[in-house]
Amino acid sequence: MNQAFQKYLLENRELVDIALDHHLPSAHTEPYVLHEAMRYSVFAGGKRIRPILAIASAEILGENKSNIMPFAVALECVHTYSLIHDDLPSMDNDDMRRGKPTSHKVFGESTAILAGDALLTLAFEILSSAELVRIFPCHRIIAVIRDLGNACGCGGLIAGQVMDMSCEGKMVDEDSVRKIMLNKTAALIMVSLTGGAKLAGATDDESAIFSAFGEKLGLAFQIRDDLLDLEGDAEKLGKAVKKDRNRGKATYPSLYGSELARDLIKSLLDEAGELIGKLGAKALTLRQLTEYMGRRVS
Ligand code: GRG
Repeated sequence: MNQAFQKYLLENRELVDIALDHHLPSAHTEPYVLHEAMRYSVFAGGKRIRPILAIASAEILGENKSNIMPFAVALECVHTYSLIHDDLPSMDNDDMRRGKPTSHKVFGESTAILAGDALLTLAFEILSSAELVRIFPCHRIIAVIRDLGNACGCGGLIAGQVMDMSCEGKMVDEDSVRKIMLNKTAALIMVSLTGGAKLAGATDDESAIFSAFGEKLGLAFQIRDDLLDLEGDAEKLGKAVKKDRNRGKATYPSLYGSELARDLIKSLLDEAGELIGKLGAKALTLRQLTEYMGRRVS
């Protein structure tokens, strides 16, 4: 990976972590166990991809990084909530996440559910806070809150999760697998990009480019995740591998095999690169992120 880009990722991860620490309730305030559980999962690691996508799209449109941090934090809260709930015994029943025991293993199932609920709710509290209203016009904030609500509800994550579970162990076609990936994964990646852009005052044409780019990137990201589950290293990934095959999950590699899955990642990322190329040289960080996401090993 290019050194300047590596530095960009590291610096932004650090800034996102500082902002998360600022926005999350202290573990020293009551109810202690809830706040401890929220912090445990958020600070268990994580690449902070979605916050970085939001920062990059906003910066491309000339926005100041610090202004976009509350939105970046909200995205990581939503993402972490989805991981906590996805790992629950009633869902994927996973023991390890981000290299650590899952929330329900440490805090018990009811606290894990509530920590996830609290993170989801906190995201919307942050987005509607006076801090953001002082920075951006209200109509932009409302548009982003609406898009995020849609992406994490029945127009995105939750729809994807329901489809994913109902397809387990069944023969599924390519269209169903694509719908699962679009909802479960691409929706949050798309809103990370369009949300950063819309807060920064994107035109409709610019938002459409970020959205189309996010769709390709999100699909490639999920197929890479499925390949890593099949062929990756549990230690690097910080979670168990080969779970999808054991559970009969509907994934692109399970339908067509690893080689075709790799070909599809490449063509999706090529298409993503072409789309973001329309924004010119200023979109360099997103072109580099595209390459990084195609090759990631964790
Ligand atoms: C709302 C219960 C519920 C679930 C929604 C998002 C989701 C569906 C489930 C989470 C598990 C999963 C396989 C999601 C797909 C997206 C994905 C590849 C998540 C992992 O994201 P990374 O690699 O994780 O960015 P880190 O730990 O780096 O943040």
